[in-house]
Amino acid sequence: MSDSSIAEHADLGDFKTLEQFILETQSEYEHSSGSFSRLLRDMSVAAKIVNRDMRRAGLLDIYGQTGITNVQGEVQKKMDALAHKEFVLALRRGGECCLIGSEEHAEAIPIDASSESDGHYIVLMDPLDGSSNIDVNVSVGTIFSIYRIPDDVPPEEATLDDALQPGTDQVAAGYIVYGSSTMLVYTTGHGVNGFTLDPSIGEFLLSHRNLQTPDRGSICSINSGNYHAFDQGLRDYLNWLQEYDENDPNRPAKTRYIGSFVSDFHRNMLMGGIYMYPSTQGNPDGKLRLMYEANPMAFLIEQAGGKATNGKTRIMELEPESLHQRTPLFIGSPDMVDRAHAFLQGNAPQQRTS
Ligand code: FBP
Repeated sequence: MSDSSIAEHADLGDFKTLEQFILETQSEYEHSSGSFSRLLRDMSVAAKIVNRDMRRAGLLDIYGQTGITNVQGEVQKKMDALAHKEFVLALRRGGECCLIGSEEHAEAIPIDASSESDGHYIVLMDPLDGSSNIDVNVSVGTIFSIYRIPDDVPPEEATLDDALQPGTDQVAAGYIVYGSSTMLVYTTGHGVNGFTLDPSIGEFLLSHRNLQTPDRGSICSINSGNYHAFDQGLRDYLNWLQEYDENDPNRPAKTRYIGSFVSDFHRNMLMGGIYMYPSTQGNPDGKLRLMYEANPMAFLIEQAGGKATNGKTRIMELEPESLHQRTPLFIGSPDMVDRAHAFLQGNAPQQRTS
């Protein structure tokens, strides 16, 4: 983040709330009827509730597991269930959403007629990303992707097929990171902006305007514990990243892997870096879910000048087949994703520093 934008907002009074910012930028948005700003307001309300409980998790009975195995085959954490419930409740209450897809629910969740929803938005979400870190007080997040059903489709007739559209059809995407501070970062296709929650006034305030990721960085985020299950091309790329080169200030790269995609992505977007969850022999499709992890982050990183692929194809152009399908993911600074690609295709200029 440039010093000028920090200095620009030194005077607290100058901080815009999320709602003020949305209303100001609403004209940029095709369907600017206020319904999108209300939808994002609903998401931010749920985020504040989850944040409140997250900050006191050790004092509440929300650590541990629910004992339920979710559609991913993972034993659901209590915080996964809590976050899922809060976002579904807020979206139902708000009435701007007609269908929800969640990592914690096998089928798409229709907004029942009783909620008088005339909303035309579909929200796909990972209510709590980084589940393995919840009970150990390491930062986690929420990821969301927003689609819009055609105006001539009555909300009550919205189906999952209306959501199974390529990432390029997203109208908005974002995440909330519950870290040293809580931030909401989103895009509607007009740049990426970040808002920090000021708990003293309970408002998300604009703190990171028009985020851009550096073309290159020195951070590599990957679970190197799977190194022996990686393709040779990827191993070559990781070895190349670890080589010392006096002409290349970004090598050897630093390995930073929190195990929460949101947190690794956020850091890398700000500082420059690449996050990779590749296919492995055991997981030919990788681990991350296309519709509510890869697609929304791909939309964000592209808006911030970065790139996201599955190792072959741009993530945003993948034709989805199911709500919970997985995809290999290479995402981050453009030059680093291009270089990873070249190694994966076996035609990398190993010797030339980029
Ligand atoms: P969920 O926690 O939502 O299931 O997300 C997947 C995830 O936890 C990512 O946040 C993280 O980057 C990755 O899986 C960690 O996986 P692994 O432990 O296999 O490296």
